[in-house]
Amino acid sequence: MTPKPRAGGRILVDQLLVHGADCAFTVPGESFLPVLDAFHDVQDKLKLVVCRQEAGAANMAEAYGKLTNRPGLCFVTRGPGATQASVGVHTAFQDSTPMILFIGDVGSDFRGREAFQEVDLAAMFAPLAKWAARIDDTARIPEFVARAFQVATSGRRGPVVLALPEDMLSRQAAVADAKHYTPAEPHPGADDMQRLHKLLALAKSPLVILGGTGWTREACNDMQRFAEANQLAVGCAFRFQDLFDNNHSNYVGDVGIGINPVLAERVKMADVLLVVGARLGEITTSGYTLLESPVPRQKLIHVHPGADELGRVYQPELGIVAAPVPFARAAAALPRIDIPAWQGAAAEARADFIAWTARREMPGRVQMWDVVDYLNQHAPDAIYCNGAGNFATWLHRFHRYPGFRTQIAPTSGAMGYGVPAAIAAKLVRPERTVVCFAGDGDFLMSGQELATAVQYDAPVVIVIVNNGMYGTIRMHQEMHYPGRVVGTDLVNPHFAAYARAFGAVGEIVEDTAQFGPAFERVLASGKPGVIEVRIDPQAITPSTTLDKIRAASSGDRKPAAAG
Ligand SMILES: Cc1ncc(C[n+]2csc(CCOP(=O)(O)OP(=O)(O)O)c2C)c(N)n1
Ligand SMILES: [Mg+2]
Repeated sequence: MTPKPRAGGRILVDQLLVHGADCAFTVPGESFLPVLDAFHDVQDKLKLVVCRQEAGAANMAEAYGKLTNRPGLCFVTRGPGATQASVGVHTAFQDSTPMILFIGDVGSDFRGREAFQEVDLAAMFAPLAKWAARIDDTARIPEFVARAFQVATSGRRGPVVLALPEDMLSRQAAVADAKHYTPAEPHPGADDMQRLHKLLALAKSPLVILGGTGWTREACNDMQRFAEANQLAVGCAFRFQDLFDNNHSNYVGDVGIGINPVLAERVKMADVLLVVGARLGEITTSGYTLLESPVPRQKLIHVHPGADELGRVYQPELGIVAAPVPFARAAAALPRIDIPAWQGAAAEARADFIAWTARREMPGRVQMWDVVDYLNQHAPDAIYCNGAGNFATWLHRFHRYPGFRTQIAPTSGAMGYGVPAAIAAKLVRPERTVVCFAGDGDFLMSGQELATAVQYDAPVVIVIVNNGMYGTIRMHQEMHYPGRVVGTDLVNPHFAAYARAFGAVGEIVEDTAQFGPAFERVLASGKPGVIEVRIDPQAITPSTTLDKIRAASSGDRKPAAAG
């Protein structure tokens, strides 16, 4: 049967439904009106979330990808929209998150004239996306969209960018729909698993590190069974702390920024390092110091769904191209190693973790350890989101993530991520409590999305850790240019009043004891809420103060970057 002619915009939206989409994030543009018009007819199946800035929309789509393992969808306009959305694409790339950014593009009749808002989108996104392309032929929309879903979810996951010329979207074509995509998940071979077992059986001080994307709760449970059966110590890579229950006796800490020095030593001294899903990037390796490149001292067993990641920096003893789910299943089915040489080591490493995360006193009336402990007690299963800044350290170090999908955070270190991520989390999982940690600097990069939270009734709790500065950068200034503070002070709005102006709830906390009641009031309100926690600016990390850093600094002024 010949298919009925449809406009490009309609064909596109029909493909999204074919591939199981239920939600898309956007800031509209006149460049993709035919797509918007097609959304009009499918509002009961596909929720269109209208945001206030494209970075917010793209970050929400990215967080949706992290939360669901399905591509987060985002629609923005050319030039100004695409440039603002690019931060979300960058995060999806660094974090290996499935996402598709659709961009309304200049009509093909004007292309190349530097028409209004024209940018060569495929060129612009080439280094940012896994695949960036333009659809020129209306009849090929089903092919391109199917490939976009396929590419975003296969191998090392990541973002895809598709440019949609205006005239291509309004033209009609009689073309059939694609069928639902099927992600390709590489499985480990039986001989891979045998070699792994052999290497492990000969080990004296092995350590496991989990990270990356493509995990499921079942895969996490499988890894837990594998770790229990073999008495293995397990750490989690930077901002993938929710892949192993932090309350479990085999969990020994996060291998990220501000790593426990004792754990760093364990990673360095391990004789077999089993890394599952993590890329072994700069932050996870403490600036490429925990392992030597290209030949690590440890016998590295690197398991990753992207073949290109194996041997990229570190030559593995055994590289296994496998996605987390089939790998974890195979690992859980391996025969246990009887009376391993490393008996007791996991308990020792666990004791180090407990000591590292014990209560710390900081200057000032607000004690952040107590704030995080309150949340550990009263909202243990909440989804915790954050952007970038020193404030995140309190959460990363002291919060016990209880397991799969309780952390949504950017390994790309992008400020402004937490608020949109939290909104996406609440929209996808309305039954869960969602808490965002933000810095005063970080929050105002996406604070306007509070309007989106109010509009779509997404009652998230945003905790702003306010120290009146871009604290991370100030810390580095004190380390390298002591006493020469420049460009890092912030004069902030009254955050509670700001929140109220949006129709959200606003609270101020100036003393630890005020936090719990403020948190409960926000939850009870049923509205999005902001809790501004005013901390002593001296309390720059859980371990030190600005004054101490300045006093200890040798003033080794970093040479100014050339250019
Ligand atoms: C989008 C973006 N811009 C700039 C930076 C560089 N940067 C990293 S942390 C930071 C300061 C964060 O300040 P704030 O949110 O107040 O957190 P604090 O460090 O004070 O706790 C900056 C500017 C970044 N990581 N991301
Ligand atoms: Mg700050």
